[in-house]
Amino acid sequence: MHRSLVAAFTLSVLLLSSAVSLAQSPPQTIVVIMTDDQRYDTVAGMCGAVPCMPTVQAELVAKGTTFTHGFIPLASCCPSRASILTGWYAHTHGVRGNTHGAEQFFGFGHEASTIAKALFDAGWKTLIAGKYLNGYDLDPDPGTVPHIADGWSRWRVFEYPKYLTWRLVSGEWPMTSGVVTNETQYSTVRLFNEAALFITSALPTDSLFLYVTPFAPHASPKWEAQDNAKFAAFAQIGPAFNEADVSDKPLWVQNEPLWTQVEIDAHIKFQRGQLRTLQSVDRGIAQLLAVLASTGRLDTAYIVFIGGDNGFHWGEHRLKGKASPYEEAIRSTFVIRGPGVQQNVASAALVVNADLPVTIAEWASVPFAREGRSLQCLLTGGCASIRDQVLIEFAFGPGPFVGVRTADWKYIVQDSYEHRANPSGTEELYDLVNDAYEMQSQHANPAYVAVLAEMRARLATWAP
Ligand SMILES: [Ca+2]
Ligand SMILES: [Ca+2]
Repeated sequence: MHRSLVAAFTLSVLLLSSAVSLAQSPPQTIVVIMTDDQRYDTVAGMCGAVPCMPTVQAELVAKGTTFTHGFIPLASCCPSRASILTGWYAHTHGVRGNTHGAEQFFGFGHEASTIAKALFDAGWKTLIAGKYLNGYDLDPDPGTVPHIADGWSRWRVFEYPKYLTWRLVSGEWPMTSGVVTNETQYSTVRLFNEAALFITSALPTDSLFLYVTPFAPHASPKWEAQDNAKFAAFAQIGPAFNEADVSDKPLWVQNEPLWTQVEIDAHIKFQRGQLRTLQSVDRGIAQLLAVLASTGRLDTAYIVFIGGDNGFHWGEHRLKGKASPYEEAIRSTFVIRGPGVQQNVASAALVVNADLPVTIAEWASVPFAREGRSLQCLLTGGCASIRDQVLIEFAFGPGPFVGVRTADWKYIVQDSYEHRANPSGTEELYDLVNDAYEMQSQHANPAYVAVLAEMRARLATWAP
């Protein structure tokens, strides 16, 4: 046989055997839905007289595992989203703020290192529908079309996240720059429609990864008319709201004025609006579950709900927004449903955003050695914890601050991650068992000197 014919024959045998092996491995489906600035206490359970998110409650919480203690070590949009895409902590991936975040992520070369890229390289079809990274809203050169990140089969990304009138950047691999369209459909509905279409238009043999990231319930909330009457009596004023004595806290908290009644009234309307925006997300999840069922994918699909990319203060310690080391900012609730995942289980294990892509990689059997740890043994009941402390870090705004949180204690110091072994700023120490709302820092209390020493040492030696 001629040498080139031998080569062609060998190649065709190789192609045939690889096609056979692909056909023999059942296609997988992984759906990640992540909200923007959602509080951890508005995911599972009740918001007033009704479930905060009824479909999440009935279809994910009741049929999956809920991580009540998910943490966002750097509680801000872009650093968190970069961790969820790469499995690295913010001090490692280097995107420590929101300004120019997308440009930094690209500049550091991280687009080649995302979980989407790892799956894409393994033959998966991948979709992003929604918010990518902060800074993607800034067109550096007006008149040019926006860049599309590597690793995505289909790209449906906000040019700037909004609810009502917005711009969408669309593209299909191997496009490297997108097409911009002006949109007027309520953005959450449009994004979930894109996700549903991605599933229904796929081949039955395709393995699918969907990353759906609506704007809800980010400020300023706008919701669908059908939700106008919902949560009309909701008002959450927690024990730490308008904390009267903040002398135990650093200067930037002491400088926050008490809220006036006018501000409180406006804020309660804001809370109700946030919950209403989440109802569209909840219906979108129901839509995807139905499409997964009708395409025969539901029983083998992993569904991950991250509520949200960071937390949000509702007036606790006089604060609104994120950018704090307190529970409302750094906590998120993660809910996971899928094959082998324990159902109707709530886990208080300490887990972080960087764990999620590592877990996804394990499900898909793709290599992804990162700082996050797989949640798989927690999901199957094979273990009760994967770490005994989580990092807290911040690099802009009121910060920098850095700290460590265990199941029972939180230690914070106003200094940078790099100085954690020898920090010089104001300290805080909270006894989370007896003071869950962080009303009194015990850093200056002689009764806590041993705990303070232990927590300082934990921070100084912290490693992922
Ligand atoms: Ca956010
Ligand atoms: Ca206090």
